[in-house]
Amino acid sequence: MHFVDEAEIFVKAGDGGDGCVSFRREKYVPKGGPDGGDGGDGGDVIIKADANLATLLDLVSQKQYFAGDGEGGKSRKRGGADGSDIVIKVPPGTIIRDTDSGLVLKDLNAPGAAVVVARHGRGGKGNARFADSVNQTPRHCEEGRPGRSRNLRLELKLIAEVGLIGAPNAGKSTLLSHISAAHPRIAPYPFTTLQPQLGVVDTDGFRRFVVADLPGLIEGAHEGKGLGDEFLKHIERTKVLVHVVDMAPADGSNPVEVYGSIRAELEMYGGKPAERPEVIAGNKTDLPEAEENIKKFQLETGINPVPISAVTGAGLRKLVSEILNLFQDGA
Ligand SMILES: Nc1nc2c(ncn2[C@@H]2O[C@H](COP(=O)(O)OP(=O)(O)O)[C@@H](O)[C@H]2O)c(=O)[nH]1
Ligand SMILES: [Mg+2]
Repeated sequence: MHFVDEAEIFVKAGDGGDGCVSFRREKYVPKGGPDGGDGGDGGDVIIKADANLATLLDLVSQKQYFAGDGEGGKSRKRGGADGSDIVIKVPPGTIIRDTDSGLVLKDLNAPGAAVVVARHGRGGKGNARFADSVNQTPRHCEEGRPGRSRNLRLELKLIAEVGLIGAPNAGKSTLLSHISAAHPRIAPYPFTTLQPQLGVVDTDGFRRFVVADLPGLIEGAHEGKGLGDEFLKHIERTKVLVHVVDMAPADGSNPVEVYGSIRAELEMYGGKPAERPEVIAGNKTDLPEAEENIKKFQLETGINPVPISAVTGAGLRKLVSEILNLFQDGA
């Protein structure tokens, strides 16, 4: 599967229903009055930001959206039913552009924000509306107006809600590729050679989130080396950190010390990231030394790491559910 943070769609609002031409037929009334009802209005096409979405993937499988048409008016002044609106859900942060004019229609930056991207056609008036003292038997009505149609281009600036941190070789990249359903294309960061790697985690369709592997945070980032402002913004926006700790380090280093030094770097970097809730992933449990190290880690830090193996996939479900729990706690 290929990740998409851009999507092109076609939308069409509902046409208005035509007005009706009809005359009342009543016993003993030689000429009934006009009683054609109005056509119903078409439905709007609405795009709404939904906090449960993190990507534009759904819009790749469906590219055309039609709101309902209004029904025609009927006799006895009955109006046609209105067509139903259609609501397209996108993640917050989606920018909507008219493809043909290139103009930005809306930046849906807040959850719940919505915009009508194609306005409905009005229903036409029935002949009952055209009766007056001069013309008591109008034989004309209005046609419904067409709903607006449009080509739209949606762009999503990805917001990584989860940041992966940890020492080099802890297993961040391996973990990211194992839990990601897709790897988004990312814009180049001009002032750095370090690229955050992004992955989209699909949690049984319940909630998607974007994870960013944040290499180099510990390699002098707080001194302004290497990382551009854009990248730093990525880190600032994360809601949860996953701190990957190698529990079977090949160089014999002490996982507790390594963990502490990464935390110290994070504190030095300052600001919000250090305050983010953190899940500790005790990685490489497929190696024999890990068990002992995890016990030691628990004893010395009082923290219970989630034991995982980024290579075999063991413990990754548990890790993802811990992350989801932190979101539910309001992170
Ligand atoms: N045995 C084992 N090796 C792992 C595991 N996770 C990562 N590695 C290995 O550790 C090395 C560093 O992994 P990588 O994902 O590149 O670490 P990063 O620097 O944190 O991105 C690679 O050789 C991986 O194959 C694991 O769960 N078990
Ligand atoms: Mg890596």
